[in-house]
Amino acid sequence: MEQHGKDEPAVLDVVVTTMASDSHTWNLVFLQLLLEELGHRVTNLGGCVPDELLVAECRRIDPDLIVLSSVNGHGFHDGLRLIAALRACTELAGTATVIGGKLGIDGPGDPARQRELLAAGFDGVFEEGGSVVEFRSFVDSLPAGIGSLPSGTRSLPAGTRSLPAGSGALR
Ligand code: B12
Repeated sequence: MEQHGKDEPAVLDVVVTTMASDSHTWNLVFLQLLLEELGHRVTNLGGCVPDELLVAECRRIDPDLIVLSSVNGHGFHDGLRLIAALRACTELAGTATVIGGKLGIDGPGDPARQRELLAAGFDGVFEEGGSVVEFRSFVDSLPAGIGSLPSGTRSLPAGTRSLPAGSGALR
């Protein structure tokens, strides 16, 4: 695990990806640039990533954070399927995992949709561009190196499973 000075922000290993049905890629480029600008290391898996490949790459990389992005309208259903697969995997059961973008076809901010995604195991739900500020706060709250801890010993910092105003992150 890396050592950081008191004022030095944690450097996270982050996997940015979309899901099997979604071929949009500029959302991923945006997220990669945002996270790299914040000083984090990003592996961008690209568009239309099959479930098995996504899980296998996350197991191989053992990231501190997994960011799922979808804008084609299938994100809610794809996300429910994916989080079940990730949480069923021992090594990834405790890895911080969020989803964002345009998750349905009826616009952003459906509280029932956000609640369901959080209940299914996501640590945060960030819909549309307006959620980027909340996403940055979430990322800033994560300590580095949690991805490489043995499963069962990881725990997100107090307050990260939270619901700040305007976003779907649990508190
Ligand atoms: C370019 C584009 C395409 C290109 C994509 C090319 C490529 N290589 O990326 C092509 C032509 C392939 C395409 C295809 C389709 N598209 Co299209 N596409 C667009 C378009 C015009 C721009 C998307 C874009 O690049 N935006 C720029 C990026 C930077 O912005 P963004 O994707 O919105 O991401 C922002 C936020 O959503 C947010 N965000 C995204 N993810 C995350 C994650 C987190 C954690 C956070 C914090 C934030 C966040 O941050 C980003 C910056 O603000 C949009 C319309 C639009 N104006 O948005 C439609 C749009 C996304 N497409 C749409 C649709 C329906 C389709 C198709 C189904 C069309 C069809 N019938 O074939 C297919 C789906 C293909 C597939 N298998 O996924 C719809 C989605 C509808 C919805 N969700 O309600 C849109 C919104 C158009 C519309 N108004 O109907 N598309």
